[in-house]
Amino acid sequence: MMLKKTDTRPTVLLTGFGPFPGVPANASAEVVRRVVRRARRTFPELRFVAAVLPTEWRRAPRLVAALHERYRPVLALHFGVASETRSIRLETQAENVCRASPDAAGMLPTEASLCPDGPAKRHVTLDISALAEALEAGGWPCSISNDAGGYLCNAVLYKSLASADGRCAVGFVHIPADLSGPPLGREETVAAALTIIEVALGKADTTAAPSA
Ligand code: PCA
Repeated sequence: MMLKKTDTRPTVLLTGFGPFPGVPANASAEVVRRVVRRARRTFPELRFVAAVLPTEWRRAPRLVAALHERYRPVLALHFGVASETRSIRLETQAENVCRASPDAAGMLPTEASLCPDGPAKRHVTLDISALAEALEAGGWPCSISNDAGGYLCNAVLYKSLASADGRCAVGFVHIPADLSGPPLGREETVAAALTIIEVALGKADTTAAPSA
């Protein structure tokens, strides 16, 4: 029997979302698939795991917790669309609330909060200013938001931060629902996402350093 070699590289978890009411094709799923392909070539020293989360109250937070449990990533970066944004929107926090909006399965959240005993807010552990600076330097429109929206993106960020419990860097990026551009087409969004990964991992400094 062939023994499977264990992959000991640090893991980066990337997620997008599937469709939900009003968004029959979710651009974040395709962006994440493309980002993962590019990231595997750009950072061969890291293992990239990608998942497209169902936009469902019952399933998405549970799946995120399971992904943390299984892969113990060093970085978890989540992507979702926001129809009202025209920029790369970096979220700074998640709130312990559920907006009463139906999900992709037609279900409403069963509670008003995500976790009855949890803190009111959980804060993103990435250096948001550094990310915004890098995006601006790359010429990509970017914004910083302290309101992840109360729907599934907020829920996934909250759950991811809870699951990481400070052991792993966690971030959430909202992208425009329509990536037919300008200002942001799909390619620009993929390139911006790779920059976010690079900065989040502290790779910007590493690659800029002269090789020994
Ligand atoms: N956007 C939604 C959920 C899935 C997605 O892509 C949100 O902003 O909550």
